[in-house]
Amino acid sequence: MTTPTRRRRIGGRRLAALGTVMVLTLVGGSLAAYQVLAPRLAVDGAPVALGAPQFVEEAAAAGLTHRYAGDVDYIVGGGVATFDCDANGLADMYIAGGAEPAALFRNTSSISGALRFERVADRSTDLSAVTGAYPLDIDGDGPMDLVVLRHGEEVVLRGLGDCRFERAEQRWGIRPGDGWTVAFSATWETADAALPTLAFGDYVVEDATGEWTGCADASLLRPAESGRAYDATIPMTPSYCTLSMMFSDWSRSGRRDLRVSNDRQYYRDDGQEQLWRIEPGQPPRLYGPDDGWQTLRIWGMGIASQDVTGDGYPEVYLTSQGDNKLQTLADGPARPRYSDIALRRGATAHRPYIGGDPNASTAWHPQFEDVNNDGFMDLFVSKGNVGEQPDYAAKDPSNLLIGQADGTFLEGGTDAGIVRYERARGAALADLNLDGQLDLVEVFRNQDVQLWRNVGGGTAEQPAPMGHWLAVDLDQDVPNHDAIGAWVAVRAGNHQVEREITVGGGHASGTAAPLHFGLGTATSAEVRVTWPDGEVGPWLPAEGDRSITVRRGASAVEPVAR
Ligand SMILES: [Ca+2]
Ligand SMILES: [Ca+2]
Ligand SMILES: [Ca+2]
Ligand SMILES: [Ca+2]
Repeated sequence: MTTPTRRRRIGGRRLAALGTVMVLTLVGGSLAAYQVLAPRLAVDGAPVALGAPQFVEEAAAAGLTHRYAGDVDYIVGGGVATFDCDANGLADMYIAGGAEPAALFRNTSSISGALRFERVADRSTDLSAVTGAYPLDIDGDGPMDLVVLRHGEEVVLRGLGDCRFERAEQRWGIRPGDGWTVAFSATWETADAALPTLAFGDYVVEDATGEWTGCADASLLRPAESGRAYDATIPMTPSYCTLSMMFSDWSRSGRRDLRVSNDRQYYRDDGQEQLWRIEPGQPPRLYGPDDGWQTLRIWGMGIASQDVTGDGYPEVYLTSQGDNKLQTLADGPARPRYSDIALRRGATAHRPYIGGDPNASTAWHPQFEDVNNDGFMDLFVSKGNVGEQPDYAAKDPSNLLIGQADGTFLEGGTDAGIVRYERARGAALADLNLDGQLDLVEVFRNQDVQLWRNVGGGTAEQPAPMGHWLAVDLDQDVPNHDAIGAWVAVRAGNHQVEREITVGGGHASGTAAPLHFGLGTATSAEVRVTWPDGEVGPWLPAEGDRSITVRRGASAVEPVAR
């Protein structure tokens, strides 16, 4: 590691300590939240990174009683889909159950209050063998639809509104595979495509006795000529036991390629991480050495993507066993050659940070979000032993890596109060009570789901915001009315964050919610959307601490009524 990097990291630690002092001050007297936090601007006017927010666990109190259960058939998976199924603005949840039925929960929290959920029992959603789920409005009719991944046939549910669903495989001409599916992603390949292109990733192949014999092919489903249904499934050969997939415009070319993270690669000699070039009208093509792609073999479990270096191109975080990867483009957007900056950025998260277990970690669901609203992107990584693997940590708490002003990350899991030693799997960070602070739901293998309310610098009784924020929803003409594939930039002063709207990644868990941006001390910001077809909208002013909708072509943002 170079000396300048070390110096920057020390600076980061000092700033984090400053944030911690402020949080402690707040706990003692939270009424003066903004007054205490107001002097957060450094002398030169740049925003300053804060410490971890406080999370209060309230799954049982909230009525969110559920677990992902099962034997070796459910060692992977355990996902949660977070999305609004009754159009009241509050994000509801569909949680995998493994050997037990999956469960849909309606969010009945009061705005800015304690979290509350009600189980919605329904034959269409109480499915067995569910490993995970991703929300997506496939038919563009408004209600979110749900792609349900299973150890067995996938199920595609069409949303009917009011958190009701119907089976839709036949309606949309989807012939589900019957493999062990844990990975999913979707994109609209062209602006006029009537349906999104879907990608499913399968894990190991089992023989009749249940013995694992190799890796199953992933599949690509494209809309048929008619536009109303899907064509025959395209097998993606070779596949290497996929656990996560994500369409992302890594080169900002307007084309979304498919990143694939693979676990049991030793089943094939040429096993490795993958990136498929997905050109409209062309068969999927694997990037190889001639394209600059370099072989990487990890125990791939999950994918997250975010431009953390600020050059406009997304970095890719890949979870694994041992050190996790933070990949950045080595030669710019010309070719997909990546170098790993996880060590330099303090994001390897390779062993437990508390609990004393010296063994290496097992990481699953990564998600970039700004949990303390200071304007610097943070990174959550769920952790937990596969089962009883003795070479890996048994006590392996999930990470909450807090983003620093210099681009590095510092562990904040202990400060945040989210340390648990059970085996975590899927998760979601989303604002479940619409107070502008991102809450956390975490699914565990054979343990109860945990639900944490983010109370910022305050307490359960008296939450205290740590910074201002903005939640951004997009709207354009159907079919892709949520503008999947768009990039949203938010700037306040000289500080800018840009995020891509994606469907996929994580570990078996997908969230459809407004994009969240922390603003730090800024009370307003400007928003600019690069729409999925590449058209760049104007910078539009927006007041902070609210949810807004940016409609394509509009000359002003619209506040979302609550
Ligand atoms: Ca709702
Ligand atoms: Ca729909
Ligand atoms: Ca942050
Ligand atoms: Ca919240």
